[in-house]
Amino acid sequence: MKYLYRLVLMILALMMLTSMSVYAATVTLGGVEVDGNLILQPVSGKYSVTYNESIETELTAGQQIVLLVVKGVATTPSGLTISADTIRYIDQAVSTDTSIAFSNFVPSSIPNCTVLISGLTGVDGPKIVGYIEAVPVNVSGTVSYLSGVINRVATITLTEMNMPAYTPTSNVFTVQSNTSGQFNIPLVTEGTYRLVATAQSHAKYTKNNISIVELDISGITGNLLSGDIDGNDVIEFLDLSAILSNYNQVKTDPADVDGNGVIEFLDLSAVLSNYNKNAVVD
Ligand SMILES: [Ca+2]
Ligand SMILES: [Ca+2]
Repeated sequence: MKYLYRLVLMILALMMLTSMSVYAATVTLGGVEVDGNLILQPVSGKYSVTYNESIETELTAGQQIVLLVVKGVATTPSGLTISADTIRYIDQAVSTDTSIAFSNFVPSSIPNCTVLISGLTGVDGPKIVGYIEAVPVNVSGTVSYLSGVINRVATITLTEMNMPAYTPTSNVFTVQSNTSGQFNIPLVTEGTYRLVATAQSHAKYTKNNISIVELDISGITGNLLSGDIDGNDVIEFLDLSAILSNYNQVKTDPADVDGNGVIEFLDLSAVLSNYNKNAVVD
């Protein structure tokens, strides 16, 4: 019974520690919370880090220390995969009696990274000394809608998916395409995203799980099905009915699928060609 009591106390203490780490002063890096740790700020695209020993025996003058910049974010080195695929920078330098400095280094590419040093006396393995935030990237592509449609643009929304529960908000980016459906979204931060494209008289297009890590993404394509006049993302009787009830009329209306100002055969054809189809999700 006494043992059980101790166990419960230990679990409670652990839970308190866990919740404290959530509410302590923190920084957020690409959706990952890193308690009290340093994010290196670049100067003209170059990074520097100085580590001052935390105990007197970690460094002696002339000690060889290795710097590693590794893709990924973790609060302990064991949370990282350190391999040829993940290392973005590696260097070696000689310490003073109390500190080691690495100046003006540029990783080969810049996703969210963890910065570590290795070679401290009495420290088993590398030690985390900071983090580098991913450089935002460009996301671009082209969505297609009804061929020959006049002056139609799409609204493209990129929303971050699968955010950790403690993260208050997802990143959301919204742009308009040009009339050819081409779009470009600048300054997108690292994460996994859902893209949704909408346009008048068309069923929306959705693409899930777009992983944005460290490089620009181009060439995204998607098809918005024509003929969804009521905007419920399925082309069916209500859409057909909207065409027929406005047939041969000159008016500005979503029933004018191709945007030529008249509701006529081309609009009817746009509905019939996708009849009973649902909005595309990739
Ligand atoms: Ca519809
Ligand atoms: Ca028309």
